[in-house]
Formats: sequence, structure tokens, C-alpha cells
Amino acid sequence: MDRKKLAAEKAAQYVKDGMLVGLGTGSTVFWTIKKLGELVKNGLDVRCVPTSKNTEILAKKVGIPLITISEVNELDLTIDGADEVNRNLDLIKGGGGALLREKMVASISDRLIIVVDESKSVLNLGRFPLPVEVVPFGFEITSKQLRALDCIPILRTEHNIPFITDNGNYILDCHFSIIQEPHELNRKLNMIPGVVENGLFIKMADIVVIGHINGNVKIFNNTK
Ligand code: A5P
Repeated sequence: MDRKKLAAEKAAQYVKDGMLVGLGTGSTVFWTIKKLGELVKNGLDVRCVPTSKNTEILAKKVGIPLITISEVNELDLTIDGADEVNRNLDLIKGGGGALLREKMVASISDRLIIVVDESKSVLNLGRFPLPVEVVPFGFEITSKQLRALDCIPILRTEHNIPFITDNGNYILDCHFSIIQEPHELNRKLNMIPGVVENGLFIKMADIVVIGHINGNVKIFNNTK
């Protein structure tokens, strides 16, 4: 079975009747959303907050009742994917460009459950270019300021024009190779004017579910 699907369907088991649930974005959590759609058809009573327009479309298609983040104060849990996970369960996210909404939704969730395949598990974060969401105004200046943090920022494009996030912003994919101090970098990045949010999720994940090629699923709990 697909490693992503294995992890994603396992995580669906954490969703219980009556819960308010955040729905992440990407090709892994896609399978959680499909599974939740089936469970809803069979009577599961949940209301969910999507983290992107794509997830909203998918969730509607499979019949999951949706609410907006503005209608809730907190969520019972959020299930989402990641681009990298280290041993402290710190993450890089935003490969799909949804990092801002994902971080906002995660920040009001009692528990953040991350679903990945084993290829996302790393010793050090940083091989995956860190997505940083920036306002289009003066992004060249923001890019220079990011470069001063020892990375090479590349403007994300789609069909040869800048990729636009659901919030109308740009993404600068920052090539670090290795991130030695993720906590400190997270702080420094968000102090740069023009940066809206970055894809480092530090001490946010509670549970990481990893699907392996041999069909095993490993679950890691964060003690925080
Ligand atoms: C979306 O912006 C991202 O944070 C995704 O959660 C992340 O890129 C993982 O996506 P996949 O599950 O498609 O690899």
C-alpha cells in the first residue's frame, strides 16, 4: 500500500464524534480527508476547518461539513502533512504553499498530528528549501534580508509567473542546506518586515505518523 496513504488513514482514527478538526494540505493528508469523507457518510459527526482553497474543494467534494477559522476559538486536533520532520518532531512545511493557514490552524489546535512517509524523516532540517511567505511589495528587499541569514532565497513560480498563495502573497524558497538552530531561525525570519510567516513548525507537532515502505506505520509522540 502507498506509504502516504498508510500514515494518513491511520491518523484518521484519532478523529472522534463531535470533534472540531483542522484539515491540512497536500498529497498525504489527501488520504486522511478521503477517509474522513467515508466516515462522515457512515455517520461520523465532525466539523472541519480547511487550511487551503484546495483542501476546501476536496473536503466539500467528499462531503465533510466545513466551518471557517473565524467561527471557532480552538480545535480538538489538526491533521496535516510535512516536508521534513526531525527527531524533535520539528517540521518544515509549506511545499504546497499553504504554510500560513496551516500554522494558524495548528496554533489553535489541542493536538497537531503530522502524517508523512519515511522519506520525510531527517536528522537535520534544511535539505528541503524552507518556504517563506512574503508580501509582494518590495519582495526583492525582503529577499536580500533573508539572504543575510545565510540562505539562497528563490522566488517560487508557476507557469513562469510568481506563485500566489491563498492569501495573495509570494513564496521565497530559502535554500539553507542545513538548519542548525531551527528555533532561533524561526524567530529571526519572522522579525524581517515583509515576511508574513515561515515554514518552520517548532514544538508544534504532538504526534507524527510515519508510513514505511514495508507496510509498517510508526507513531512518535512529542512530550513537549
Ligand atoms: C502544504 O503547504 C505543505 O505544508 C504540505 O503539508 C507539505 O508540503 C506536505 O505535502 P505532501 O504531503 O504533498 O508531501
